[in-house]
Amino acid sequence: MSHPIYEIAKEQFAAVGVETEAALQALDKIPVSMHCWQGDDVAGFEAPEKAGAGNGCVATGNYPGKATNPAELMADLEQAAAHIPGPLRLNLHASYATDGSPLPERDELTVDNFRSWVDWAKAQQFGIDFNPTSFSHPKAEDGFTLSHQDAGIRQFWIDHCIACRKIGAVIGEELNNPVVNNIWIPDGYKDTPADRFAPRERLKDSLDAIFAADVSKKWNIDAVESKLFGIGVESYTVGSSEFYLAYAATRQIALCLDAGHFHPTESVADKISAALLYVPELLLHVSRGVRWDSDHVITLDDPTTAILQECVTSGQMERIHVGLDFFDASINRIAAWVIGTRNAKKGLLKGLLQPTQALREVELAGDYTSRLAMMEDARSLPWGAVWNEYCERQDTAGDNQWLGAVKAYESSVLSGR
Ligand code: RNT
Ligand code: ZN
Repeated sequence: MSHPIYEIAKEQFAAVGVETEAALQALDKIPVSMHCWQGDDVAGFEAPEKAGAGNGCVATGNYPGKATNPAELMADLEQAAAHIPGPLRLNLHASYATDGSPLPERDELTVDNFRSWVDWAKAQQFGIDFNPTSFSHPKAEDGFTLSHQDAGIRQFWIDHCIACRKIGAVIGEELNNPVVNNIWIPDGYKDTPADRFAPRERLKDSLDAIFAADVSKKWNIDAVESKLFGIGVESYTVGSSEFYLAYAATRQIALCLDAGHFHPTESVADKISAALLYVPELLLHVSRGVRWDSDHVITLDDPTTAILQECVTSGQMERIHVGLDFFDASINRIAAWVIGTRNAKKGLLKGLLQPTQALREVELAGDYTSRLAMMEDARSLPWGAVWNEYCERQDTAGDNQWLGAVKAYESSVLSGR
């Protein structure tokens, strides 16, 4: 039996031509890829001298209770997932290799080093996504990896990326669920470079060498992620937006749009339709920059909601992979996952509940008055009732119902770490 509040909401949406049941069915088919790195401030499980922030990934805060080993991270992910309705994927970084002692160097990693994660994902019925880790490593210390002037260092990172693509293909086939494999590198200069061309040329050649390796396109979907700037890399980022848009388009691989990697006045939502005319697929790193690429937990603010809405209203959802990329070490990390991932799903639901058809009709008729009026009135339609109904049907806590359990886990488990 549906909740009476939902039944009223359903009628209100029907009055503007939106079927809430269809929206809920569609939402249930869109997985959100939850990033493992929110659970331990991007530390990973390698030797301590490599662990921790570095080269552009900076988690700030020292809230107690972070995961320090695979068992803790898996348990924490399970806690978070219990409060998130609908399908999830696990987004793994290569630095979270679990199996093998000692672990091989990054250029020699194989799927055997991720066996525990694969088994865990199977048990959770999660797909897996993957990322080479080209930072927090002695060979990335001077801030350059795939575009390094030293051919030996470039080769190390090329080999690491190839190893990761092979791991992705094996995992994808094993789970019968393709892995999105995303390359992001920190390369760039703090101050004005004397040569902007050569590092980009080297990056292009390195990427070509990585993608020349024969890896199943069916089970491993390659993506590349651009960036505007990072702390310590303020003046020049080798893998800029133009660089990767052109690269992904000419190589027909997926482009990753991280919401924090553009100037704050740019609309990332607006880039989706433009890019999808030229690249086969998109990966989103849904994040929230506060003044800069700060990786705050995503809220349902206007820019974030617009990205998620555009995924579905564009009609291109099948070519878009929704991944999350935030890391806040100043609040309970499980709550951070729950808040951010629920918000990603809420944003998608809000898109599915837009009266898109009716809006397009008035737009084509040139009736922009109606378009604005209908869009604004749609904001106050009772989408929250539809969301809570979804949670209930998924046997997941509705809004204002889940925090107690997260706090209890904090007292019973996290505070003992
Ligand atoms: C860094 C990129 C990258 C990382 C993760 C950990 O600016 O956004 O995606 O955040 O790979
Ligand atoms: Zn990112």
